Amino acid sequence: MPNSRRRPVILTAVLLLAVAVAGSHPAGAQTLKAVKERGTLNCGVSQGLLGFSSMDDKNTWSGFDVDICRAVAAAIFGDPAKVTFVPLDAAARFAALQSNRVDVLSRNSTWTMSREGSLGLMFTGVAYYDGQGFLLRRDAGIDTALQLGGKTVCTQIGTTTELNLSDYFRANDMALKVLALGTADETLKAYDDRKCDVLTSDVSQLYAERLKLAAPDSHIILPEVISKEPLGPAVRQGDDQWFNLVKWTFYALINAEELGVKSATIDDAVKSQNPNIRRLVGTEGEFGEQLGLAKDWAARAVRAVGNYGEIYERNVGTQSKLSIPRGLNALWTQGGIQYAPPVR
Ligand SMILES: N[C@@H](CCC(=O)N[C@@H](CS)C(=O)NCC(=O)O)C(=O)O
Repeated sequence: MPNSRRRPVILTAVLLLAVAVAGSHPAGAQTLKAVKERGTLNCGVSQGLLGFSSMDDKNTWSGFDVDICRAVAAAIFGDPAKVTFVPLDAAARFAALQSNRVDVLSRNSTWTMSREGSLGLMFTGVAYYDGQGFLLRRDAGIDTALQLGGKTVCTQIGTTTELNLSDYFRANDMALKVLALGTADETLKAYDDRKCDVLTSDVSQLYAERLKLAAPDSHIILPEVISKEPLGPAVRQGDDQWFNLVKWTFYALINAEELGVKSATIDDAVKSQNPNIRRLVGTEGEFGEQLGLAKDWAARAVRAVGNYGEIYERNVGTQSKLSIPRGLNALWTQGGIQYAPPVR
């Protein structure tokens, strides 16, 4: 047999051998092992975005993105404190994931095709459905984005925001001047110093940044939402076990809300006869084991940070200073589009 004809046979044999050696361990299952050995989850967050990830004067991190990582840590270790937060600016975040500096990136990052296609990472779900908007001074007398032609707009380098901005102005035949800066603080300062007329970013971030201004009420967010910004946690490609673990921990939080399981009622949930609740909290089935975790992985996560709704309301919703309505982020049963596949 000529050499070229034998190659597929040899390849198949090598592949079969690889599968046999790997046994039941999923391909590339390195991350969970490394995290367990290290004793802490390295989680990439933003440098300080109220409601999403910010550090208080006692060096304690809190926020929506922070709680996703705490949920993962609780699922793994039974302890939401076993997280090391790594603040990252927009331009540095994906390299931090690629270079193993963080195990998961939970940093208001938009799931786009090019990020998965060219950066070697994968998004595990949509934690927050967002869209890009515009913030400007109330006394500018502008009430629609279509009046923004000729204005200078501040934005942050390394974000999806830059392309959406130029697309929107081009599509509406409006002149645009862009001032792109490196960090959120620099961007907000430029706006505050009137170096630009308008600040653009994901609407949730506009709510957060507005609270840092001296008179938040003097600034409005225009009604137009010019893009889809599905924000979610991202992991490296090539470790399916880890991808599943982060993905299902997040879905467990949504399923918990749907099933009415809360942090304060988790002990009742453990006694529940409802089969869906039993599977979620681990009194039935082997779902934790399938992720390389204990049976009660999801119960640990919910006990630590609450279900999705609790996380939302505490950090960015009605119980927070941001007070962002649930909108698209309400459950599918309540007029929103948050929907998790079942634990079954
Ligand atoms: N979702 C967009 C924008 C994300 C983003 O980085 N937005 C800025 C605008 S405020 C931000 O969060 N900065 C916080 C920081 O750099 O720490 C993306 O993934 O590119």
